[in-house]
Amino acid sequence: MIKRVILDVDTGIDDMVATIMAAKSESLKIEGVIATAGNQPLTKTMNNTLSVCQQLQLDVPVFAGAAAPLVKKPHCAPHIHGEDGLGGVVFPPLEKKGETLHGVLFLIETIRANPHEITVIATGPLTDIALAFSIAPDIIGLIDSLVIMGGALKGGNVTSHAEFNFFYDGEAAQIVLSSGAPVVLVPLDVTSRVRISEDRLKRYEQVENQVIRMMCTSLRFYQKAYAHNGLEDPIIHDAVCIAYAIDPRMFSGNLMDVSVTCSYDEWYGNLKAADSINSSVFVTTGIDTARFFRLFDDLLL
Ligand SMILES: [Ca+2]
Repeated sequence: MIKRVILDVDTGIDDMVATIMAAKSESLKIEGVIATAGNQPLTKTMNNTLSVCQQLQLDVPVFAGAAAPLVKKPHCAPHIHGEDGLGGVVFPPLEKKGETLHGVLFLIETIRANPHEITVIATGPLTDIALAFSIAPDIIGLIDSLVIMGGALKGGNVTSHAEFNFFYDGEAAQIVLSSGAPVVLVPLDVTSRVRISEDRLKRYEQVENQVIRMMCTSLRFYQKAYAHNGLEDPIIHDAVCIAYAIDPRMFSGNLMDVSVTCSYDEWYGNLKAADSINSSVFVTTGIDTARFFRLFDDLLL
């Protein structure tokens, strides 16, 4: 069965990899893409999203979402994704145009018009989803599922207690996770198991394909940025959510009661989680990495 999806992204190198995967999958039909502020300010994430879709010849509408977190000041990540957010890839002139409708309204309208049909895959901060749930709480019961990259059961990648997306907008994350919506959470602990090794990157660099070449240019930058920051092989966090939407059987996990700390101290953006069979939030805790890369290679090579 083909799954109808809306992507909410802050493109971002790993968002780009996720979008490529989603576009190449015959199991997913992308209804639209919303760009939100996160890795970079909205103007850049919007341009990056449009450029990636244009490069993929992906004929889907692209919408601008939220320009800033609900409460906090924005906090971008140029040290990991580059000043342009995509590690310096040079795109052809941008011809694809964004829609005039706001991304949050697109989300609400599409879910209302297609009850229990739409899976939302959110790989940036959750500001748009929180706004949509606040404006139109009826869609919480109409969404088929909401797959989120965010949070960390242990540690973090922005502070020692918080993952980037939840740190960027902790209030939005808390609103979404406590909404009762059917959420699948893919935290840092799971995405961190999906890394692009040097051997693998070299192999992808041999592929004669414009889109794959664009991906490799970004991943090379990403690899250097990781090394520069003293980190191991780069992680394609957001692509892991696409894999969940395509083949959830490669994951393990549990229903958990979850909350996100929103106090303005060193714990801001921290994910707290405890097993609970009554929760609407399924937290993935494991992934069959070999199976992930079989899917990845099948789609891309
Ligand atoms: Ca992202």
